[in-house]
Amino acid sequence: MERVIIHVDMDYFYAAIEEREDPSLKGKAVVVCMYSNRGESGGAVSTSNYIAREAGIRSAMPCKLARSKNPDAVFLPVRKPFYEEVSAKVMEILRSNADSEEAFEKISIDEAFLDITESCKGDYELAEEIGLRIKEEVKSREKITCSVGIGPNKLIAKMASSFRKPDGITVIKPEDAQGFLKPMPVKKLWGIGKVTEDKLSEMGIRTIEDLASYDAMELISVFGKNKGTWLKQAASGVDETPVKERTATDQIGRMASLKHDSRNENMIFSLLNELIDDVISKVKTRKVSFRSVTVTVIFSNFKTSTKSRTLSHVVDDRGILSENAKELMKQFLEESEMNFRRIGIRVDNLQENTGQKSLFDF
Ligand code: DCP
Ligand code: MG
Ligand code: MG
Repeated sequence: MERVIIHVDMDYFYAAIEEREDPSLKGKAVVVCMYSNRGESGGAVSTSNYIAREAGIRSAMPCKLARSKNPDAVFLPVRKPFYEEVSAKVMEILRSNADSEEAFEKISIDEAFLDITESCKGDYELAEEIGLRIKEEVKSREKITCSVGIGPNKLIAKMASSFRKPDGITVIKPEDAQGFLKPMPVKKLWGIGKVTEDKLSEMGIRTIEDLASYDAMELISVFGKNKGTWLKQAASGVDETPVKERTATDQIGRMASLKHDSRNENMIFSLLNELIDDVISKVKTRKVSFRSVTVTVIFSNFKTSTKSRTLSHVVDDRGILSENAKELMKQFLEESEMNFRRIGIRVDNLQENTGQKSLFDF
C-alpha cells in the first residue's frame, strides 16, 4: 500500500502559548524575543504572532529592528522550559494518532510526522478526517492551533503543512504531488539552503519544475552524486525516508586545560581541534548525529561560561562541528578580556543514525 504521511506544525508556537496564557494579548502584535546576555538591545526574535508579521517582523530578526517596525507590539522574553512542557503535551496527542508508537517522529519543538497508512487504509478522505481530528484535539486540549499537511511522503507532507497557515490543512494526493511542487521557487523545497539556492539560480533554475526537468547527470556533475540525485528526486516529489523516531540519548563532550592560562589563539584553537577530533570519533563510533553544539570556557578566575548553537538539522559531520565551535570560540575571544584556563566542547540533542540516509545527509 502506498504510504500516507501527516506533518503537523504548530502555528506561531511560542507566541501562541503566550497569547493563551494572557488573554489580554489577543488582537495585539506579540513578539517573543531571545535576549542575549547583553540585555534587550542584543536580542533576536524567536517568533511573533501573525499580527506582528503583518509589519514585516520575522524570526531571527534583531529585536531592535522588530521594535522599529511596530513600536506598539508587545515584546516578551522566551520561556523555553514552559514551551517544552506544552510541546510534550502536544506531542502525546500527535503520537496517539499515529499508526503505532513507532510511526511517529518529532522533528522540532513544534513539529512531527505521523505515518497513518494503516489507520486510513491508504484512503485520502479518511486521512483528511484524521488530520481534522488532530487539529480539533490539539485545539480543545491545548487551546492553540496547528497546520496539517498530508501526502504520500515526508517531503510532500512537510511542504503541504506550510501551504495554508495558520490553522490550515492541505491534502496532496500522490497524483497531485508534482503539480503541487512545480510552480514553487526552489528555495521552498524542504532541505534546500541558501547556498544551493544561489547555485541553482546561477544555473537558471528558479522553480521546482525547472529543477525536476533538469538533466540528472548535469546536477550530479555540479553537486556530486548524493546531492545531485537527491535534488532531482525531491523536485520530482520522491522521498522514501521512513517516519521513525530517533531516540534522544545523552551528550558527548570533552574538556581540557590549556598548558597555561592564555588568550593565545593558536594555542586555544589547536586544543579545540584536538577536542573536536575526540568528540567526532565518539560520535562516529556510537553512530549518532547531533543537533546542537556547545562550547564552554573556564576563565582564569574560574568563572565558567557557555555558548550553544542549535543547527537547522542533525549532522555527524566534522566540518560543521568545527565551523560552529570555532565561531563560538571566536565570540568568547571577542567578548572577554580574561585569560582562558580550560575549554570544552559538547554536542547534544543526539539521535541514532537510522542507517538509511535522511534528506539532510546529502
Ligand atoms: N524558533 C526560534 N528561532 C527561530 C525559529 C523558530 O526560537 N529562528 C522557535 C519559535 C517558534 C518555534 O521555534 O515558535 C517553532 O518554529 P516555527 O518555524 O514552526 O515557527 P512558528 O511556529 O513560530 O510559526 P509558524 O506559524 O510559521 O509555524
Ligand atoms: Mg510552527
Ligand atoms: Mg516548526
